[in-house]
Amino acid sequence: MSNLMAKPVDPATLRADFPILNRRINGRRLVYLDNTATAQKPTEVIEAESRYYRETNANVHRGIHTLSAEATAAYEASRARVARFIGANDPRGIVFTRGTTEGLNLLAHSWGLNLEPGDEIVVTEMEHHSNLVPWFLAAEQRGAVVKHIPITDDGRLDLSSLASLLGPRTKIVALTQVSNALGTVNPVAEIAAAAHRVGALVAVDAAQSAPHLMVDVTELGADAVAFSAHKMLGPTGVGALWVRPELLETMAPYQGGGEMIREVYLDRATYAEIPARFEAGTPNIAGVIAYQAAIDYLDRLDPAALHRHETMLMAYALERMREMGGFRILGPQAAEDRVGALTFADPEIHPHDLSTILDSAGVAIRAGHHCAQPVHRRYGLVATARASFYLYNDRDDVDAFIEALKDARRYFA
Ligand code: 7TS
Repeated sequence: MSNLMAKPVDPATLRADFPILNRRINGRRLVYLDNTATAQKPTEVIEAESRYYRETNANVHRGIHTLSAEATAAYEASRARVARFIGANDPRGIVFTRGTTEGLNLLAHSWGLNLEPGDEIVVTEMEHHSNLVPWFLAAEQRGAVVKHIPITDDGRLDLSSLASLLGPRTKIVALTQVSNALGTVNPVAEIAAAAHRVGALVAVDAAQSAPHLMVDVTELGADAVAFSAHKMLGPTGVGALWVRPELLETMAPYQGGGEMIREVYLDRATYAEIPARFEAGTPNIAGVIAYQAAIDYLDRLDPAALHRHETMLMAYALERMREMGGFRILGPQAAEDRVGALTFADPEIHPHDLSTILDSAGVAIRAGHHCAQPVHRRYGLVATARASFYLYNDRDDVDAFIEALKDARRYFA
């Protein structure tokens, strides 16, 4: 999405927009490298959320009074903004959710009602649990079968298996665009084209791509795309599920309750049009409205400069870790082939110990299986450490991370 007002990414100026980066942790400057788990919020987003509560708070889609009309207008403006951000021309395809997890559950549950015994769902070996377990649940309920595209030693999808995996019984291919554990960027459009040739739908987990890449649902060839606001500078508890409107229209409600109905009798109900049919109850209104501020912020940046900046950080971190030697780095080995996450294992130090020592130096990384146990099993590991970068990180952050890794090795030597 080109933006005439785009400004180059200069972390020195960007950092000032994120108040939390002024915090000191254990007496040290905060070095926040857990962006794959959640991103920090710029002042504009924090202000948008609190401004809503100070000035506009009212429930949406129901009141005639001024506040309710204003809240509804802002909430619906956010829907249009999210649609535009992902290149969807019809905002009716956007369902607000609690996040990627809820979006994928909604899809698997509601669209999954179409599955018949013996139908096949294809996932990949690098999915986050939230793009696996909802499909297992749907498969168990409908007697369907879940198959997977395996991954190679260097953390890419092994597409040599694709032709044999896809067939007349394949009903949906559900895959992540960017792996939260490997940093791999998957060739979604190519896989989507193959899936469509056998008549299958394509669902994309964009939790890790929406923050970093310009996701365009048309370019991806996706039928459904799920993502979370909190990973892209927005508030927690908000996400979006985009479904091609013609497909969404055929889907049964996910949850029943207020606002998703047309008429209710004592023994039955008829349902609202999309997307209201999928938004039962009072939504996270403040969060949805603040999400728009996050997208506005992201959209002001030059995407090419953002990408260069993040690739520079990844390349620098990889280079300095290789200088230290001995780390096992998961996923594609070239910085250009990965986005966001740098997942690694030290042969001697448990990731939890590593994370604890780094925290004492003010450096926040994640340790564990990152909700991707199959990936870890594939590489014979139970847990790894993961540093992940975003737009406000800089080379000083990488230096602090490397120094803390050296401290950890000295400590355990
Ligand atoms: N899909 C992917 C690829 C993810 O990385 C995550 C969250 C989710 C789905 C779920 O998103 P949510 O907003 O509904 O929770 N990933 C991580 C992570 O890597 N560490 O903490 C959360």
